[in-house]
Amino acid sequence: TFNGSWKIDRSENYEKFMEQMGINMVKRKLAAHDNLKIVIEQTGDKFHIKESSTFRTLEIDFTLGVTFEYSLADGTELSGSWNLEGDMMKGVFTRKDNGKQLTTTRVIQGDELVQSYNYEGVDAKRIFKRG
Ligand code: MYR
Repeated sequence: TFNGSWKIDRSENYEKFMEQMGINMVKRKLAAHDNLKIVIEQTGDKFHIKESSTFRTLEIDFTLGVTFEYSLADGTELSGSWNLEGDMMKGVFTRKDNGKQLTTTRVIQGDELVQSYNYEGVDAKRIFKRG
């Protein structure tokens, strides 16, 4: 289960990923230490997410397979949906500004939540621990 409170522990290749996303250096430096925390509450196919970081606090509701809108901390708008494939959450989102796709997955590995990202050929991971 993804339910619970997750705090960022470490990231892999996130800097390169953000660069590919077109995020400038100053914002990348800040984002590298964003203290991201997500609280996930899943009820059936509905999710309620509380996201907090040094940038902002927001709450998101979505249903598996149903398209919703999500804005990144820098204002970039995405539209897409999450699906569950076995034990893995798979998200496919499209940037509204350029139509390009961002894909992401969430999986529990041991006592960690691993979120992977792909954008235009660049992969990154952010790894969370309960807390
Ligand atoms: C959620 O489930 O937490 C809300 C929806 C997330 C949508 C997609 C997440 C992509 C985040 C990419 C971050 C990249 C920053 C450059």
